[in-house]
Amino acid sequence: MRISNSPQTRTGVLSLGRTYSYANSLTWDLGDTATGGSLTQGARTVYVQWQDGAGNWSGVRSDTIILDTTPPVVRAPNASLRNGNIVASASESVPVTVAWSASDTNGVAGYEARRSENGASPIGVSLPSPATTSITRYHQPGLTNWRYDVRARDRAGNVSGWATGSQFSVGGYQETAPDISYSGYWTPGSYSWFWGGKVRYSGVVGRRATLTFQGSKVGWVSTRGPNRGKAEVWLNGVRKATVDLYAPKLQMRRLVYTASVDNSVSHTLQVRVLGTKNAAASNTYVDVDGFVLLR
Ligand SMILES: [Ca+2]
Ligand SMILES: [Ca+2]
Repeated sequence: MRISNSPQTRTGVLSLGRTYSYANSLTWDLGDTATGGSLTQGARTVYVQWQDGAGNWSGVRSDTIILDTTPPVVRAPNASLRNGNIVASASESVPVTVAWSASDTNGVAGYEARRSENGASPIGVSLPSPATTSITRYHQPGLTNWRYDVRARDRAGNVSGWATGSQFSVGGYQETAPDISYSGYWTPGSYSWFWGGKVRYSGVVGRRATLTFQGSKVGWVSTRGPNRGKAEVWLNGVRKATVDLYAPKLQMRRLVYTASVDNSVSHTLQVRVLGTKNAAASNTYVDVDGFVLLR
């Protein structure tokens, strides 16, 4: 039998091919230049013909395969706060969503993630499935710096280098923190399922709670429920959102508003009680359970 990377024949025989004893399979080099090969990426064709005992050559048959020796291009993982995530009650820790992506001409087969604490050697982070492109992990507020790295593998098994995310730490402000100023009276509320066991709430139009902070991401922690009303959220004096806190069933410790900001300067995030509500809601209450931050 004779194999070639080139379809070229002379008198019916693959002229650039190599001759082998008959076999059902053998290892073949697409990059062998003597047989017309190269490392050109993409769809590649291999040509084969067979010889009988009398020396007659068969016609040429071929098959194609994708040659891919180029690893995926992976983008660094990005840590953020996501609306709807729930702050943990007991440890007071904060849900941080880390997301990433990669591209490859022939498709990405999967990812590996690892995490470093205060610059120490990274340890592996298990992913729910190889194709996972975001995870949510709980991190305690404090001085610890976290960093996530990701690498990607393509369908041919080529693995990219590690793409390194930015370091971040997590901040948490309970409703009594000195970084929050209130206008008008906000009623203290106490219940074990609140974040840290307590909130401040008001249903009166014009009542405001203002957090002054510096970081890259900020989130407002509040309560949704049958008797919760509507509030506006203002960032640096600009109205960003109207949040309707009504829900048919009580939802504690929710991130109900999140934003990304420039971490090189100080910002204000202000909650303004509107005194209005969803038609289905029984009251206009708005809770400040706290605020969270990525620095
Ligand atoms: Ca590839
Ligand atoms: Ca609280």
